[in-house]
Amino acid sequence: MRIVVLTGGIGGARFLLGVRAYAREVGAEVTAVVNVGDDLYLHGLKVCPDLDSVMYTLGGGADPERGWGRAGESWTVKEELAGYGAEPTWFGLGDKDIATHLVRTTMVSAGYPLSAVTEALATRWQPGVRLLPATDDRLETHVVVSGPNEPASSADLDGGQRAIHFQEWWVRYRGNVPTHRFVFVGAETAKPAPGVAEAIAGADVVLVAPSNPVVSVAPVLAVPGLREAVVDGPAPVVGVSPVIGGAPVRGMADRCLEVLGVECSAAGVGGLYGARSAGGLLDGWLVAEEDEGTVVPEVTVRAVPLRMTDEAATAAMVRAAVELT
Ligand code: FO1
Repeated sequence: MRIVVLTGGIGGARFLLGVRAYAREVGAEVTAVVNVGDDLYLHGLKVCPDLDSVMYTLGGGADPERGWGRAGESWTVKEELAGYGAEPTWFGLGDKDIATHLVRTTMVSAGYPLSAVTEALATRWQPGVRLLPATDDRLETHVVVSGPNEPASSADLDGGQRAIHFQEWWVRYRGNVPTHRFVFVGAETAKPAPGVAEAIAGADVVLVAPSNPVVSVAPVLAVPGLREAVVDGPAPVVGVSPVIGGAPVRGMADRCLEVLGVECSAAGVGGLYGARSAGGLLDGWLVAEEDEGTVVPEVTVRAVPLRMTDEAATAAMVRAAVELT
């Protein structure tokens, strides 16, 4: 069996622990197609938070509390940068993590595509799943906001609005700034990374991880051809709700959904993805027991325990998702 997972964020990384455990049970191959919209250049380094969260989590090197970055991290470089007053001070790179960004940046600067660099980095971490960036091309999530008026890292737009990088919105402002929309810069001309379309075409099932639908999954689907490969492909598509009982399991999906005017509920997110039979994405939608009775028109909905408390519980969720089709 071949499983493709569309994923991003820390919830997506933790979901993959369960996918890998399930795959080991049944002898399946897993390809993770990972969001790159969160990526940024910082102090000259190319940082790929979602690829790294997956790589460190599956490789046993992630910090368990933060969910991002390395376990047992030190922050000497961050302190030294602060000593120079180097901005941004609101985003911290740990010393161990910086080694990853140095290797990645060196390889990207030498002309290697991100997919090849990711494969090279993964030889150290042995994640046990194939990690593919959604695209090798530049695709960055920016957020159109108004105020606070600090133009240093922003592009001014009409009407006092400006676009800031997703990480500035997420980490610096925690989404607490008047927000108008999310823009996936570069999406129009991006191409799926090598192997992505082939993996989707050869999949027996495509799973949509319980990742933030607005800023983790949407940028993956915004790569031209990628959404079409999934929707027109042979494999059933099953999503797992990132919302339980009206609240996101982790992160700020509630804030992101609010910007889109979508209710923060299992039904709201399921409706946002929509039924494949009606031009949307999903054949199946796995929701939490707390959300039993959720209806998404033309989508098969099933309620199961949906808390990723450990690998076994997460693998059971994955089994339920696969068996939904
Ligand atoms: N999140 C924070 O809240 N503060 C940080 O300083 C921070 C630094 C950071 C560095 C590398 C990395 O891979 C992730 C980092 N994150 C940080 C997490 C990241 O902002 C988000 O959680 C993801 O992009 C959302 O999926």
